[in-house]
Amino acid sequence: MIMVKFGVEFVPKEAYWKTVYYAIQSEKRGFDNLWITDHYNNRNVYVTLAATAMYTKKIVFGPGVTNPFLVNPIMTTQSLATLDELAPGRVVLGMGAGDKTTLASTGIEANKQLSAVVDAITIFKKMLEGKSVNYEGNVFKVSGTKFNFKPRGQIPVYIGAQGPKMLATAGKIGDGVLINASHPKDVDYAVSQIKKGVDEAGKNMSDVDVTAYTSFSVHKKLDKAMQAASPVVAFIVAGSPDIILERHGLEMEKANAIRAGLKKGDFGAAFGSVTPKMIEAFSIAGTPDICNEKIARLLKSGITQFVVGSPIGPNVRNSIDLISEQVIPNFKQ
Ligand code: F42
Repeated sequence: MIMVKFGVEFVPKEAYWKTVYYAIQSEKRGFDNLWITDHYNNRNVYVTLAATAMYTKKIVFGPGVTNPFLVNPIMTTQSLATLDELAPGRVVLGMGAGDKTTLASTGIEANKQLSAVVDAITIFKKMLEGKSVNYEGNVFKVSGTKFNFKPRGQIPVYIGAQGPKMLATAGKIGDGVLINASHPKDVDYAVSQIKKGVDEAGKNMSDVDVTAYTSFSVHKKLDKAMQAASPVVAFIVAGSPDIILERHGLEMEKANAIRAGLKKGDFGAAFGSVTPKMIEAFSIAGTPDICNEKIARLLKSGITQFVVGSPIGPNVRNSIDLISEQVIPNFKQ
């Protein structure tokens, strides 16, 4: 029997207690990992995670993902070290380059993203050793930086990565990689890049928790699952470079209609232009049987954690129950 960890991603866009409620339910229903996204325009990720820590017992959790531009790496390290006191051994860091669109509206300049991610992770690991840190990276420099408390120890680092260099870097320095993709073509490509970094570092693929961070939608009725996936897929299509759309043979005319619709705020036109082929490329959507088949295919790509991400389904609560009853048992002993 193949074993894979199941993770769930929540976007903290609603009042904190709702996300915490979903987190409690996810833990009860057999999920291993919980990821909370980090964007300035949603609820704060660390307040949400702190509340989650207090109400859960075993689920492993962390920001999925934060970035070194919105939050200084020292603050990230401080937040994670403190969370690790609240929930010893249950905390992981998810770090990435940061979402370009939301960062652009903060006025923060996000240059040299690859270097910034490497610097942030280096500072993170060094500060968790509890010693005084001197480090001169391409983007971040720290000198004589030390906590007045002793962190519990190292915390696993996952890197959210899409580009070839970030994927290879994630393989090289990460304990895990969060691949933002749902289709085997994209996941296979990502795994091949991760392997380059793993080889370069002299590690084994089994040293890295290769995670498919998917857009997921499950419902007993196929059309309901597809309908719930459409808005999320519209945003993915709009934000994807043409080269990715071409990789999946998607209709550029429809993709441009989605982009124009979203730009104008005409969501009806945008979501209405999403085609079944786009849903196929950018999400795992369908009945539990269909989802099971697609997860099984991603396992063949070499993933070791499967994350159900936004929208999860037409009704989050019901979909978590459905996943717990009709999906997870197929992949666990
Ligand atoms: N972003 C968020 O802001 N919040 C989230 O909650 C979030 C979750 C998330 C989960 C999984 C995941 O995979 C990604 C997630 N993201 C989230 C998005 C993430 O933050 C990134 O935006 C996304 O992964 C895209 O970044 P990327 O990994 O493709 O890296 C970009 C920067 C890129 O262009 N990479 C290139 C590559 O080949 O990988 C390398 C670019 C490069 O080499 N840059 C040089 C350098 O030194 O950095 C020079 C650049 C210069 O400016 O000079």
